[in-house]
Amino acid sequence: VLLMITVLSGGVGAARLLRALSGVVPPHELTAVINVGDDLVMHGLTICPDLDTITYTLAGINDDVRGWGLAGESWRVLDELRALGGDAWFSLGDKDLATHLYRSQRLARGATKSDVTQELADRLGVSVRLLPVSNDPIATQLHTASRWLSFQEYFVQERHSVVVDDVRYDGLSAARPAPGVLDALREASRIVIAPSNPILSVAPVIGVAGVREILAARRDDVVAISPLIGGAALKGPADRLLRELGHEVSAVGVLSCYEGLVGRYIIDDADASLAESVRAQGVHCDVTTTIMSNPEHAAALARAVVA
Ligand code: FO1
Repeated sequence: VLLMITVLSGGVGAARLLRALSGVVPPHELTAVINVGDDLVMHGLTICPDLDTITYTLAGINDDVRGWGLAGESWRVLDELRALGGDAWFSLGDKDLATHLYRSQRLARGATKSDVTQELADRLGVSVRLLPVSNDPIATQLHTASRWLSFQEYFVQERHSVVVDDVRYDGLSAARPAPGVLDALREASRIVIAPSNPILSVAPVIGVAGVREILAARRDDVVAISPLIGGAALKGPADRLLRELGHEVSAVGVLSCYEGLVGRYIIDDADASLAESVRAQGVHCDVTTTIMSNPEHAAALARAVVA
């Protein structure tokens, strides 16, 4: 029997979950619907960090310590660019640049992000179906002090260490779902919300026309995994952002971002004391190790997701 699992995905946390899931179910039964709100144009190149992080991770060629980019990377082009006085705050590796050159050229010739994602996945031997949530531009923007920053200005240039008082998603309300996205959600036997940042990664996926409605209608088949462990993000600014934007900084606070959309919630052992409060909201709650730092733990989490 085909299981068909569709995973709403950000970057690193989603990539690790998808890798673990592809060890417990056949990869061709998995579809990732991937955030594009982090995408940027730099040096004239279109860069899609979440699509690339997931593609590289599933192809087994990612840098697992850094989380993003390719293993065995070199930085000769970036060093030269810096020496020329060019913008070098966003680290593009020599090998990674080939992806951005390839994508940008294909887009310039009329291909869509969906097309390019499929081509790269095919060439790198990835059989999980990878779908950008939309081929229309979506740009997550964060307001800090007195100005709006693009996602990567906030995340990389400011090292996500500035106080944020507002977030907006340019283009989201007009963005149409990419081909296959709504069908992948309607036809899946299970929909998974990856342990990704609810505000920066998942919100701009759920906000694409039609996605929220399907989750709400299929809520009993939707399982979310908390990205917080003992109230803290493993990596990245999820905990800070929740606080700064007025949410409770806990697995329960994350769940409140998905109100009415989730039937089952998986939280970490460190948050076991929150299980009753999750259940009180009418949501099933499983408590397990959610840290995917070693293959055994990742596989156990993947089994809990498909159970
Ligand atoms: N993250 C960084 O912290 N610093 C970087 O210089 C950087 C470069 C980079 C280049 C390509 C790519 O696909 C990702 C890159 N990332 C970098 C990661 C990325 O910006 C963020 O981790 C994600 O967007 C968050 O989901």
